Amino acid sequence: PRNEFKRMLREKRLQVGLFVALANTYSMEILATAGFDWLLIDGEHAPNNPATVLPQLQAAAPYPVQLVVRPVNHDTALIKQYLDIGAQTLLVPMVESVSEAAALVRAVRYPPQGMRGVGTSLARAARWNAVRDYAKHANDEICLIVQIESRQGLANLDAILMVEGVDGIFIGPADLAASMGYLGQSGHPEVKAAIEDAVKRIAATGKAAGVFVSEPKLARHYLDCGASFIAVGGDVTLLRTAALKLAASFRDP
Ligand code: 3PY
Repeated sequence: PRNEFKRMLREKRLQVGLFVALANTYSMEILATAGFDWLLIDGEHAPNNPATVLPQLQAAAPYPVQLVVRPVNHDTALIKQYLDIGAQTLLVPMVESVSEAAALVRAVRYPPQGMRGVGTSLARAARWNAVRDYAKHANDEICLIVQIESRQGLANLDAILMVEGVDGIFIGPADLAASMGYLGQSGHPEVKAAIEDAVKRIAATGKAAGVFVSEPKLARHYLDCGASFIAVGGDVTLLRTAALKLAASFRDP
């Protein structure tokens, strides 16, 4: 069971993604065929938990799209549940220190490299084929991305980049802007400069750099700075924008 997303990140092949917050299998299936390389099932800012993430992973499984799960926090027990239902790639929010990053690496790995508990659940039994095969490959195939989205996280970026087992770093502009005193202004020049600097530092170490960026020109800029995976929007905004536009176009034809 190879993790294609991990391989793409390692090879720095551009991965264009979408945040999925609707917590719904029907829209997940529609989005799985929309042409994105990866979809983030958001358990941080959306009404998701292992019981709602599981059917979304199942809904998208037949399609050639990579699924990334974002847990609400760093809880080892919750991370274990997401891995056990078959999540291969986790993007963990608000990582600010080496000790937090190292703890996350341990949480996603079986002993002796980590402390992930061993269960005989779905990930091992079904989607990853043979149980023995899963146990043998899981430590190598699970992909861990940590999210840096605060002043503190940026201050510790170079040290976090040295943590073995972190596959990539994703910058969250909205939280970063808030942390820098610019709530709601992720396009503020100081925030953009901080993101650009972070992306360059990440890329210089050979790790994958990612960022949430919904403007094509700015995305091009971050890619030129060395980013290789981007999230370009979210399902809630897409639906709302299209609905507002459609309704308005018939009110005032
Ligand atoms: C942020 O911008 O803070 C994110 O987490 C990604 O949207």
